Amino acid sequence: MNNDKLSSIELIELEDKYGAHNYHPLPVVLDRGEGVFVWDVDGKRYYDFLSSYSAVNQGHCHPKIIKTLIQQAQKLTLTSRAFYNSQLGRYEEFVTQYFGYEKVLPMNTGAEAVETAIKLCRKWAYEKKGLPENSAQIVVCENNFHGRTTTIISFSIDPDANNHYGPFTPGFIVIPYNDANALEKVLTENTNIAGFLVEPIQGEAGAYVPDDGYLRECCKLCNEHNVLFIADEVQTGIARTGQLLACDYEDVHPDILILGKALSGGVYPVSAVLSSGEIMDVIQPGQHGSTFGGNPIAAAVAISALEVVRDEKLADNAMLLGEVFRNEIQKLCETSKIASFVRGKGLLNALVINNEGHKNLAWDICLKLLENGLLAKPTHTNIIRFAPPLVITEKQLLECVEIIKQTIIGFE
Ligand code: IF1
Repeated sequence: MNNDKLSSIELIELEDKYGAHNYHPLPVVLDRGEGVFVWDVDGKRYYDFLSSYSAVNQGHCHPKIIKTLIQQAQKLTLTSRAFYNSQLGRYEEFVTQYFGYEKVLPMNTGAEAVETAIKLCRKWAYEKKGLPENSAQIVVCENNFHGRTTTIISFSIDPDANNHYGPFTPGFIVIPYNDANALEKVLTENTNIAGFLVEPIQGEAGAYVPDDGYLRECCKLCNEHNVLFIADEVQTGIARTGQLLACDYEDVHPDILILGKALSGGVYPVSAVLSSGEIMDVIQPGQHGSTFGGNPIAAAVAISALEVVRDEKLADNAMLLGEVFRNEIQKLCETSKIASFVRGKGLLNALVINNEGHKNLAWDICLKLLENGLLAKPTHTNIIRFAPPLVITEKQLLECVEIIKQTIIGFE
């Protein structure tokens, strides 16, 4: 079948007819991407303000990353971990030094890396901390999003995420987010806590930024109670929030760091779990793994993707343009009845919409933004996420601010 001959309506119908209905996409069929832009099948150009949920921080089809992908794909794609490969060791040295860790365990998706971190944490708790078998508890936060596997949704509080997927994995304690006292209480009242798993900024909750000092306080409490501080930076990491890691804002060095998405620039599924050697060494041969994890393409692509972040100073750009974006949108909010307020850090931002009397307003605004050449997606019915690729220029950003302003004004 030749894709080029199908209209966007036909392509949407194909997905509708043959695909599972586990998504509700905006009605646009994308065909090509370059930097901050994507084009639909009719050749219409859009600014991408989702960045594939912060996976394409380096911009779509970054030439350096694509070159590496093609070169490695022509040479060697997959060996499994039954043998060594010529890329993995290089990558492991590079990524550990880049983030300041001793060891890395390579996986593919974010959810797999979170699962890996949970297994690592539990094993550490039994073998190093000395918890009784099967007693280990991991503390997590309300409104968390860490992925879609059965164990991860076991501690989600979103009914969409876990309804009718039980029975669930036990061993998790849910506390409020942005509440260090709640963490202190749970750590004091329980003796069998192995770890605390947290997003430095809650993505799915709509770029919900905790108070200054929260992460530092949580990390300190974990240290005092010999509990592993585990940061899920799958979405916040790799320059998105204006620092290499969102934890860098508070000089927090997690015991276990989880990365994914932009680790490959959105070119290939690459995720990673980083820790000290002392923690990582509890996993021995045969005790964890993945067919594709650490494959030569993933390893080569990830090095290039991280080099782009460093060489193009994407964290600095995200920091600077994030300020510009929130200032401009805040001005809009001051005069608007439907744009309530903007929040976020770096280029991970969300606009909260006043949708009283018009429940689908955020969705309708996104449809209009689409028409006006900008792609963004609502979350929780009244929040619109704005997260462009970090290679965006100030001129482009201001053009986008204008599109957003005009679109919102059209609904007043
Ligand atoms: C979907 C949200 C974003 C994540 C954090 C782990 C993962 C994710 C902090 C799992 C994934 C995604 C997946 C995507 C929607 C999306 C999302 F709205 F659901 F929360 F980005 F904002 N930790 N986030 O954000 O990574 O296994 O998907 O590679 O459609 O489920 P994954």
